[in-house]
Amino acid sequence: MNLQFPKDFIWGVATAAYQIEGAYNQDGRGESIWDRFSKTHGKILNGDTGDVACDHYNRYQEDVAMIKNLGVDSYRFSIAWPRIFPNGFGKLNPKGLDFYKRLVNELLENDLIPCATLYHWDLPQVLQDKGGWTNRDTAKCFQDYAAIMFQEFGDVVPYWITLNEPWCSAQMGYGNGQHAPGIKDPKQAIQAAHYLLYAHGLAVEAFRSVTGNGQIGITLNMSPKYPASDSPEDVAAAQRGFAADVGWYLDPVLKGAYPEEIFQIYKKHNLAPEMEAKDLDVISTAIDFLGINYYHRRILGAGNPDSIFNYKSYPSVYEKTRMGWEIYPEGIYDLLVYLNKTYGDLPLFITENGACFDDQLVEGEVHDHQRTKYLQDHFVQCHRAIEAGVPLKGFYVWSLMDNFEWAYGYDYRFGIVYVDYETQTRYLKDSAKWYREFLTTQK
Ligand code: IFM
Repeated sequence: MNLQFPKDFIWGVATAAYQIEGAYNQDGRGESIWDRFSKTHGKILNGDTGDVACDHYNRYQEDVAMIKNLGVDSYRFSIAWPRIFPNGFGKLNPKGLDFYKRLVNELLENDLIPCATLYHWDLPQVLQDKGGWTNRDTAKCFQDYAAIMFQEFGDVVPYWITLNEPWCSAQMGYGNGQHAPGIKDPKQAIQAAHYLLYAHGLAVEAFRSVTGNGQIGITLNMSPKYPASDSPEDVAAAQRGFAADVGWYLDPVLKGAYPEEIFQIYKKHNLAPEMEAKDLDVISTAIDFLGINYYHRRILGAGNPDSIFNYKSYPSVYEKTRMGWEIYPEGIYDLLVYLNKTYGDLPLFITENGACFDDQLVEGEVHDHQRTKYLQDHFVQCHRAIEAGVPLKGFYVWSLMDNFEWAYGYDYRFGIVYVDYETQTRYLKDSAKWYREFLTTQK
């Protein structure tokens, strides 16, 4: 592939704490909502849990060497809040903090840029027992935890992400119950979304009060919505769909207001979140970049009496990944251009993009040509967006290695590195070898 990205473009790989660390009860780590949820019968495919995962907690040096060997610039990881504050707040666990110190040192010694996510879904269970993200106090606890992280790592970690995909935390955690804490209540989901956003804003405020040259942003999952036809009804349905699950997060952060149409629909159904006068000011505290997790698009059309938004989903047109997600690389281009036009010249990062396929390990090799092609096609579209003037600054492949894919357990593999969970041996898939080769052409 003959593409030249800007020389300062940041290439990376990404993971999240609960998905890879394991060591669930080591060194004083507290219980998280995912420990509790994954051990609840019937919640996770095959009854898998994150107890051991990739055992990264004990193998981080080997894993950092592997990241270095890929030739990337940066590693995006998340910090497990219950390792730092086993009770969510109060007494800090020095051994938990020490793990991230060792990890960050290892990255820096290998000239890898750390990019730390503060919350990738593993809320301390103690806070869930008090209502979790439906309790305003959780946002304050998050701010305190974030402030400590900025004090400890502010001078060595240049990129910070407050929350990963708050839509998933709120809608899958409290709305449809597919994720921890497994609640099915639309009202709680919308309230949780508000306090997640409020927590984000409080953390950005804390960041601004700590000295350092770092940058901070938020990562949102975004699937662009395409109308099923050119009819004004279908076009409006697609716009409504985007506003409901992407605009609901983007607009408060970047414009200081919820999308009016969606807010009115929630109000009509008695679902609008409770909030205080200054909340939206806090939520819209200026960020330095926006993180985008892009995997697929959705096609929507008008009319569905079962949806308060009155839209329905149409089947995808193109091939799908094992997740059932349509492969649509042009969607990442359309999304990037749309974001740039709508929200201005805020630097953008693809903080996740990748694909799940049914990988087979044969004699130490995984010929995952579909994943390689998926990545290549998305790189092409990102390059197109940069040429069109979009300030895209980096791209993190999801994921460095196979890991605990939430409700789908270990059977669903997203890694460019294959993990044999029996032996914890890592094998570079063909996609990883291709990525490494590609990166040599970018420097
Ligand atoms: O594995 C997840 C990740 O934790 C969040 N974004 C989507 C990925 C694939 O489902």
